[in-house]
Amino acid sequence: RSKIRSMIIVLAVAVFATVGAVAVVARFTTAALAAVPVEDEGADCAVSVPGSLPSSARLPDPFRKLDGNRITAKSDWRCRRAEIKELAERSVYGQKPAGPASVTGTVSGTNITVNVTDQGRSSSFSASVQLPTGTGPFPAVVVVGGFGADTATIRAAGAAIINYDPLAVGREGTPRNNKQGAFYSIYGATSSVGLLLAWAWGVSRIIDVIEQSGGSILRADAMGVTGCSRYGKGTFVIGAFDQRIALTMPIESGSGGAPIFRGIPGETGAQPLSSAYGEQPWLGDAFGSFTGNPGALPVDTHEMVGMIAPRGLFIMENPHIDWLSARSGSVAALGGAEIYKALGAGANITYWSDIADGTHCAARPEWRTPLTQHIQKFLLKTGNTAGVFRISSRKPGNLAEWRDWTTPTLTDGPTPTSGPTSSPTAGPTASPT
Ligand code: MCU
Repeated sequence: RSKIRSMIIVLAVAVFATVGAVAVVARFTTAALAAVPVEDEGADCAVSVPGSLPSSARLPDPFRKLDGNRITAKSDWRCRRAEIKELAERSVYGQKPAGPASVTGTVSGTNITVNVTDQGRSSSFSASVQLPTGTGPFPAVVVVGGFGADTATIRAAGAAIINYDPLAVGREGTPRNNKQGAFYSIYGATSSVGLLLAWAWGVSRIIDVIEQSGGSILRADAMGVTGCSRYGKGTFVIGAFDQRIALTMPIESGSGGAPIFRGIPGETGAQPLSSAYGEQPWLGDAFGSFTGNPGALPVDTHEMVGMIAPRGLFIMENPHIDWLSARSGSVAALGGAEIYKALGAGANITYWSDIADGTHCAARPEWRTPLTQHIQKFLLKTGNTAGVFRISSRKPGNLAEWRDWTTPTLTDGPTPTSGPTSSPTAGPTASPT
């Protein structure tokens, strides 16, 4: 009998141990999953868009949900962001397709290849890679379009460069009803998706390949993106639509990029919305009905800034060229910074238009140090420099003129910000747990 009793005890202990072990494994798995960034954290949020949305000359309240209530907790931002994403897709950029059926490819120290299959169609593209000196795996900055980015400073800071040719994914110079490139080979030449979102899709597929590569050369969890002018517009959208990107750095993006749409018509010399819509199919076809009336847009770009929050964002603008609409750009950054602040991440956004030289997409001494600091903080995780607003007195935006909402104090714990929480001089943190 006592033998049976001890057997039962042994069995019970074994069962408890197994259950315990499973629970521990499950806890670690959940923690690990939560720590690994995904392209779209709010993909499971139920978003229901009402039939009609209010028009407003001022910037929409980023904290007011589609059901009319304002969010109250930081954790509410995940699904509020999903609403903003949906509205931005419907009215501005076109729909970003969810992860394709298959993505394969290769990563080497000189090249990345990408093969995508979705909806029964396939396409491929590639990007060249330049490693920094030192031993990898390295963080990487996607340079969109090959000009205007200070690649020497990026590499000197310790990040690799991925030279991304967006035109292979979404070509310029085509009419809206015959769009071309790797995105449109799959989703169709008559897709209503604009080039900027197609370019964003291409970068997401590059990150898919880097993730699959196992991270021995490049680190998928330490990705940045930058580009100037039309590729600054692209950079802004690329960063907004993929939450795996730790650092977004649009340069002189102008109309259709970071600047608030509502500000363009009243900003002297700014590229008109009809021109940003018509020059190239950068924006989605749906934007055509808003070019004469941006007040009817259910979103504006301060909320796309909010889609990037709390991740690193360094907006560079040129106030010497009216066409680039830097005043509207500063309002987007100031408005978006209210979202960063509400999330407890006010130090993760920088806006800088205080520059001496007005040449479009020039290499600028003023941006060198902040560029290095941003790479250290968000990609290498060796720095913790606070973001700054350096708004040129040539094009000062005034957020107060553009909003009739206040910034809420959101409940919940602090949003984890990038960079070490200890001293700014601390060495690299351990790999994410
Ligand atoms: C600022 O980006 C554009 C601008 O929107 C266009 O109107 C102009 O033609 O080209 C700029 C650009 O991409 O310059 C390199």
